[in-house]
This record gives sequence, C-alpha cells and structure tokens, in this order.
Amino acid sequence: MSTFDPGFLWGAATSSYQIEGAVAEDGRGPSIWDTFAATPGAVRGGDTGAVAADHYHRFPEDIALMSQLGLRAYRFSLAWPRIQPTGSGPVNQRGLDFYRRLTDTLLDHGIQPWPTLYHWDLPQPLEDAGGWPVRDTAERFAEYAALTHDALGDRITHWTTLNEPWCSAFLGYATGRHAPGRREPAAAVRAAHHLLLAHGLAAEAIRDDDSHVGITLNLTHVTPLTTEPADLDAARRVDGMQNRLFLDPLLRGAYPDDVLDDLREVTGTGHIQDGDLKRIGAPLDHLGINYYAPTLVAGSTAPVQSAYVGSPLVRVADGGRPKTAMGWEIDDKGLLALLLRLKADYPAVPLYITENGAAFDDVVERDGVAGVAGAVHGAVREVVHDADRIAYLDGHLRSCARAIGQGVPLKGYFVWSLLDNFEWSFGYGPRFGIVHVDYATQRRTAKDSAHWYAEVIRRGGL
Ligand code: IFM
Repeated sequence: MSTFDPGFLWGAATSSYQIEGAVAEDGRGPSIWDTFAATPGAVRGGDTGAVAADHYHRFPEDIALMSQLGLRAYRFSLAWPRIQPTGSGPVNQRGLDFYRRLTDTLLDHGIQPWPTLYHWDLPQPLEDAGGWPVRDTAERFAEYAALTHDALGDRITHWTTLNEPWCSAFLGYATGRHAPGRREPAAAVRAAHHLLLAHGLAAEAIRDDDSHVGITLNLTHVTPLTTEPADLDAARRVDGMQNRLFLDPLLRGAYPDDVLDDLREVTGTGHIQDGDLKRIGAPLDHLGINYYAPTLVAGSTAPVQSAYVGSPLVRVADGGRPKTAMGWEIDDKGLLALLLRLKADYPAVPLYITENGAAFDDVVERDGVAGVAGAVHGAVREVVHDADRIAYLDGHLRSCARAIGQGVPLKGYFVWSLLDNFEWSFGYGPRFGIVHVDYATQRRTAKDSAHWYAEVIRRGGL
C-alpha cells in the first residue's frame, strides 16, 4: 500500500467562473470570460458561465458533499469582478460577503479554505484599459489582493495568487483560445511578465505572520521525439516557455537566458524593470503544480502557429499513449519525472499538486441501466462507473507517493475537479468532476471516483 503522511492535505479544486454562475448578481461586474463567451464561435456550443453549476446558490449543499467525502481542503478561486467589479476602486461588500459565507461554511465543516485570487476572470474594464500586457494591471491586482486579504485574512491562512499564468498569457494573448481572445504574441510575452509581477506585488501586499503565500503553475514533463538536434532544440524551447519562464524567476530570481534570447526579437526586454525580478523571486511559502499530461515535441520544417511564442519551428507529437476525452495523453510517470526534476533543479519549497484529473465520457446509469442524467426522481439511485478516472487518479497518486519516497517535499493533492464544470472554450462537453452535475436540474451525483477518493482519504493512502 502507498501511504501518505497523516498531515498530507487531501482536497479537491474548482474555480469561480467554471462553477459559480450568478454572473450578474449582488453587484458582480463583467469579466473577460463573460465577454469572450458571448463572442460567436469562441466557446463550443455557445456555452457560457452564466449559470454553470450554480454553486453561488448551492454552495452549502456542495460543502456538505465535500464533508461527506472527507475532504480536508477545498481549493476555489475568488472572482475579482465580484469583489472589485471594475478592477479598481472600492470593494463590493456583497461579493465579499459571499466568500465570507463560503469560507465560514467550510470552516464549520472542518475543511480548510484554499483560495486562489485569480483564476482567469479579469474584470472587463481592466482589459479595456489594455489587460495583462499593461503594467498597471499588475498594480491593480496587488490592490485587489490587499483588499481581499484585509477582509478575509482573519479566516484564511493559505493564499494562492495566480492560477496558471502561462494560460492567461499565451492562450489569452497569443493563440486567442482563451479570453480575451487576442492574437498578439508580443503582448503575450509582456502579459507573462506582468502576471509574474502581479504575483510578486500581491505576495508582498498580503504576506504577514499568519499567511502562507504561493502561486500555481501548469507544468509539464517535456521530452524530445528523437535525439536529433531539431527535436532537442524543440524540447529546450517548450520546456523554456512552459516551465522555466515561470519557475526560474519565481525560484531563482532570474529569467532563463536561452528563453530571453528566443524572445528577444518578439518583444525585447524593455518591459522588465529594475527590481521586478527581486519582487517576483521573493521566497514562496508553497508552489502549486497543475499536472495533466506530458509533452512530446519535435522540430518542424514548416512554421507552426502555437502558444510557444518565438519558436515557430516546434510541433507537439503524439506519444501513442491512451488519451482522455480532451485528447491528452495519460502518463503518470511524467508527473513523477516532473516532481523529481523540480527537486533536482530548484531550491526546495513545499509543493502541492493543486490540480490533477481527467475528463472522460461519463455515462449516468440508474439501477445499472444507462440512462439520461437527472431523468429519474424519487428513490431510484443514479451512478457513474468512471473506472477510467479512478485508474488515472490512482496512477498519478502512486507517482506522488513515489516522489515523496524519493525526497520530494510534496505536502498535498487536490483533484480536478470536485464538480463537472464549464471547461473554458470547450464549454460543458468535457466532464472533469468526481461529482456529476446534471446541468438541466443541477442534481449532483457522486461518481465512483468520488467514493474511491473518499476511501483513499479515509485510509491515508492507496
Ligand atoms: O479546467 C481547467 C482549469 O481551469 C485550469 N487547469 C486545467 C483544467 C482542465 O483543463
């Protein structure tokens, strides 16, 4: 049996726009995701987060479910446009009150609140003023962080500044697959720096004797297709853009030289000001890692448009492994390799897997018969036999246990996701939850993976 330390933090994660709904309630302002989702063709099926899993109204029920599952921590995000509807100026008390109620209900159930200050829902007025490519957005973020910490710091100890700044910068401003949907590679590089600066400024603003401050990155284990020079260079570049562009300034206080060289022609370095890297590289109390899949890369003879700005001759290859419903390759060894690499290459910092999980084509059954979700009422039991998700989670948790056994300071694990939710430009199609949500009725059904995870937590291992 793989066992984990009794203090290992077992949790589940969600984010505001993906589950809350209630986008126009209690003074919330519009975010870039409201605008993007309303743009024809931006999100599959025209889906939006307007209702999502209606968590804004159903959070007591959801927290009761978390408690039944035995979760020790809940990672959620605070919607900046609920707290500061225009991204600057005074707080919206009703928005803060929602998070106070949420947090208090968690604490009443003995579940540790683990909030992220920014999971992609930038107030629209800040995008109208230039968005993350503009330095002022970082200053605004620090102000929002300070206001929020002032209001909730009496009940929250662990804070995460940003979720996956790589996505905000390169999917938001280079490929345009995410809000705000801009395709401006040079702006994306500036956005990446200003996101890191936003982290540094916010961490400074909220750090006190009681707070632990960290950031969450989406990291991947990159391997070259062959040992040909073009493939090796592709691997260096992808590792540089997705991993080291964020890890190095945060943990070593400097950007990697090779990545700066690759980007020099795209946007130069004029947006990096004296003192920025000192702020960005201030010690972290924890680093969150979101891991889903490895990345196999190769050189390309023809230019490829991708999120890897400055590296047009790079393509992602197929490793031939089984895939999730997102088309992502399943490789738990990649997580182990990533954790060991962090230990080998960077100063030690407490690590948490803040997201790991998989979308599969779940089937809701009733009394063992495949059925339509939510169509059954009364005493008939609905079930989701998601053996593929259990196998995915089991494999990745075994990698966590092995990493800990080899000295990696991994302190906790949050499954993505607690609930099925709005999967960004893919809409409601992909289902990542360990709890099924019938979007027509908002009925929640714990999948087999939820029961399995509850048992893992109860036993403290696999
Ligand atoms: O749903 C997302 C989440 O918002 C950020 N990390 C990856 C998840 C799956 O795509």
